[in-house]
Amino acid sequence: MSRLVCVSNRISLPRKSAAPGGLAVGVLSALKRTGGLWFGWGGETTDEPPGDPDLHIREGVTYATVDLRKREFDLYYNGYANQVLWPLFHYFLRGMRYNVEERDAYESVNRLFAQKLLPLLQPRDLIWVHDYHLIPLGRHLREMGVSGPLGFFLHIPFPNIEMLRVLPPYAELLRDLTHYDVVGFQTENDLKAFYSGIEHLFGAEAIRGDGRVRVGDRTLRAEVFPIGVDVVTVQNEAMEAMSSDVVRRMYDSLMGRQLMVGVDRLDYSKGLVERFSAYQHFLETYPENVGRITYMQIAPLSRSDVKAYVEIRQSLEQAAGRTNGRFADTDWTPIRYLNRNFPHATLMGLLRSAHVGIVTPLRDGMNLVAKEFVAAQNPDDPGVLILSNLAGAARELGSALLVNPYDSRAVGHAIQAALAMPLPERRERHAAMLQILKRNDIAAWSRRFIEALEKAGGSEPRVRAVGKGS
Ligand code: ADQ
Repeated sequence: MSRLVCVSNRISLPRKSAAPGGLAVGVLSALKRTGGLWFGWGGETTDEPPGDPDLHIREGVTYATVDLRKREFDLYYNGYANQVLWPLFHYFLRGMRYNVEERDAYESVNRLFAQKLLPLLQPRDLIWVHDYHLIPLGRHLREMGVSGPLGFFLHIPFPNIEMLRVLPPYAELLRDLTHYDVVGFQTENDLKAFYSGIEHLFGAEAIRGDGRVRVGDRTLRAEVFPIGVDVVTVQNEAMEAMSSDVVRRMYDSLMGRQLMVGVDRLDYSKGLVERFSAYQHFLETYPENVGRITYMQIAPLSRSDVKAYVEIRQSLEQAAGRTNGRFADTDWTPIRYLNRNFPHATLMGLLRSAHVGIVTPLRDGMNLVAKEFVAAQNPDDPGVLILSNLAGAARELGSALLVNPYDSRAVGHAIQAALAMPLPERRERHAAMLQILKRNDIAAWSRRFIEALEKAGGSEPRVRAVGKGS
């Protein structure tokens, strides 16, 4: 059997506290199932040229971490990945800027990743590259002689060509994707957007009847692989966490009030400012709820070195302060706003305690919290999910209360509808969503991707020659 090699920008080593994120959840679950190697940046920056990767083996998974030079990391990660590609791919042109120095650093970190990964590769490896930080990695590996199956999965949305064209090297980005054998997206929309780019650059004839893409002598399979959650684990974690100290204390502190919960990395794409404003509309429009509902927003800090993230943090502190200042009473705070991480199980218990889960990103590749919320509920008395129709998860979770996250009034009305929803309707909506989550759980997601990658590989040795790269 081939070995699975996952590559991502950041690795989260077990027991080291790493920022939570959907990508880490997905990669780890794939590797724990199959064993294999996870290669990526270990979280340290240095002033010296990076040495050989550090290797750690835990529960059948080998973790190989590289260091990056501080300046290069800033330009590649805080700069190109998170101030060019992230805003552009999420359709936030206002947050995007471009400079060649950052683009060069992006290129050289990708080359470095390929150079450091190459000596660790074995002939029959299946290589699965994750996310927008590493789009050129496939090309570098090919140039260094890797000929076997190379897959790429994009965790975030892919922009339509009219948006992508804003990026000066958009053609290189599209060409880089053609070096993979399998390119995976979260939704049909993302796949169609990718085809729009391929058609623009290579002509409609590059897209074959079966959906494959043919460019030069390469054929790639582009497909939709919506990421899922580990439903059984989430259910068990949530049930067990209900008797934990943290969840019990939180529950007791509600004093019988209804609870609405939001859990998001602190990121402008998650629509938190708009959500706070929707909650304020809700309290204004339905004053009978004042003092009777608590909204808990958990938002761990992320990418704090990027200016837009400092700004969004300030805006949220102000918005929460405004609403609390205006509506709070001596024994009630309308918004509990927490910038911290929790163990995953505790988080699932908090989700299960909620009458309403609110997930209203302005744009999101998938959004695992929406799926975790559904999986964590008690099926006999489930909470209601309010979900942005601009999140990838809305394609599967059509039984949620779907909202446009920019329409604060409509979101306010949805909160009221969720709180008032009768039990039979809550059960019916929840059962429909749970069924979909079980069918396409996280194991099915990684299995489908790996199968596609296996099919893409022939019987020839996977590493043709070990080169040094340029
Ligand atoms: P993210 O933008 O990080 O992921 P999301 O899909 O919601 O967003 O995943 C976040 C994960 O981190 C969830 O599993 C959640 O439980 C966990 N988490 C969040 N806050 C936490 C906290 N305070 N403590 C502990 N854990 C916390 C990216 C894309 C998404 C895509 C995923 C997976 O942006 O669109 O769904 O990758 O592909």
